[in-house]
Amino acid sequence: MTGLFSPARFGTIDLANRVVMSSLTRNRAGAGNVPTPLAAEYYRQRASAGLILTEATPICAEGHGYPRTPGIHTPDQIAGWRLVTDAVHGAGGKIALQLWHVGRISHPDLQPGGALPVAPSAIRPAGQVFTGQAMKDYVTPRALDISEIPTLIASYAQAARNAIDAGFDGAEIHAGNGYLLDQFLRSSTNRRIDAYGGNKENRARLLLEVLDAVCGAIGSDRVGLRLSPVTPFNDISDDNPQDTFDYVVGQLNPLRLAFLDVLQGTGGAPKEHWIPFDYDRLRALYAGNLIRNNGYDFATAQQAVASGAADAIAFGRLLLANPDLVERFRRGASLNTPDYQTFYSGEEKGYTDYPFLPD
Ligand code: 8OZ
Repeated sequence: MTGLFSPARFGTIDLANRVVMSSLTRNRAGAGNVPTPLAAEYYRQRASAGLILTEATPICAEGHGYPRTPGIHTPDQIAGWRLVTDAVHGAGGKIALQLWHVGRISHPDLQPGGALPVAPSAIRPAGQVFTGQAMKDYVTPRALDISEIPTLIASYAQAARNAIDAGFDGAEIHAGNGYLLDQFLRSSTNRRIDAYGGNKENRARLLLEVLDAVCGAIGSDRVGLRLSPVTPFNDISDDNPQDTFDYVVGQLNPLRLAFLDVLQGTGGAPKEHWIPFDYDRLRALYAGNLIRNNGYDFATAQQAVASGAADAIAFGRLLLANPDLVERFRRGASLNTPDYQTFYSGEEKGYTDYPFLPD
C-alpha cells in the first residue's frame, strides 16, 4: 500500500516520503532581504520531510509586500539561499523555492522609489498592511499596462533560474492566496478588458504564460504550482471558482509539471465554514502529482494518500512546530504546539527552538 512513508518521484525530485513542508512566511530575512544562517538551520531541522517548499519568495523588488521576506532577485539573496539548500541537502532532504509576487498586497513604503504596487486592475484591497514601521491602509494599486507583461513574465523565468543557481531542486509558482497571479485569475480583482481579463481563459492567460516561461527556463519536471481556489485571504473572491479552477487545472496536463499543490479550504476557518469546492474534481482532471494541504492530521493524511486522493500531503503549522514530524508520525508520538506569537516575528524563538523527540 502506498502511504505517507512511501517514497515518490515528482518530476526530477525524489521524495523519501510523502510528507511535504508547506510554504510558510516567517519574516526573518536579514538586511537586503537575504536569507540568514539561522534560516539554513531552520530548514535543515525539517529536512526529513520528503520535500520542503520554502517560504514565499519575491521574484523582483516590486514583488515584496511584507518586511523581512527573503527575495531571489539579487546576488546576495542567491548566496544566502545557497546556505539553505546546502544545509537541507547535507541532511538528505529536498527543497523547492516558492516564487512570489504580491501584486496589490503591498504599499509604496515597501516599493522601489515609493511607487504604487501593481495589479491587474486598480482595485484597492480592504484592510491594512504592516510596512515595517506601522499598519497602513492598502492603497489603490496601478493596473499593469499590457506592454509590461513580458517583463513580468521574464522576471519569473529569471527568478526560477536564480533558484536553480542557488541549488534548489525545483521551484513552485505561487498562484494562490490573493497575490498577483491569483489577482489575475479571480473575477473580483481582475476587471481588465484586454487579453488578460474577462473570461476565465483570459484571466488564466498570465499564469499559463508564466508557467510556460518558467518551464522553458528550468524544465517542467522541476516546476510546481500552488493554487488556492477559495481562500478569501487578501480580500479576494471569484464569481465561479469551480469553473475558473477546473479550467486552469485542465490546462496543466500537457505541461507535465513536477506537481500541483492545492491549498484547500477557507483560510484558517474550521471545515464547516469552508466555501464549497469540489477538490476531488481537480484530482480527476489532473493527471500529475497532487499535493493537498490544510488541516490534515496523520490519520487523514495517511487515508488521503492510501486512497489515491493525493500523492502527498503538505503540513504547515505541524512542521513549523515539529521539525521531526515524520519521526513523530512514525512513532505515534505527541506533537509540540505551534506558538502563534512567533509565527511572523522574532529570531530563534519559535523558529529553531522547537524540541525534537529524545532519541
Ligand atoms: C501569511 C503571512 C504573510 C504572507 C501566503 C505568503 O498566504 C503568504 C503569507 C501568509 O501565501
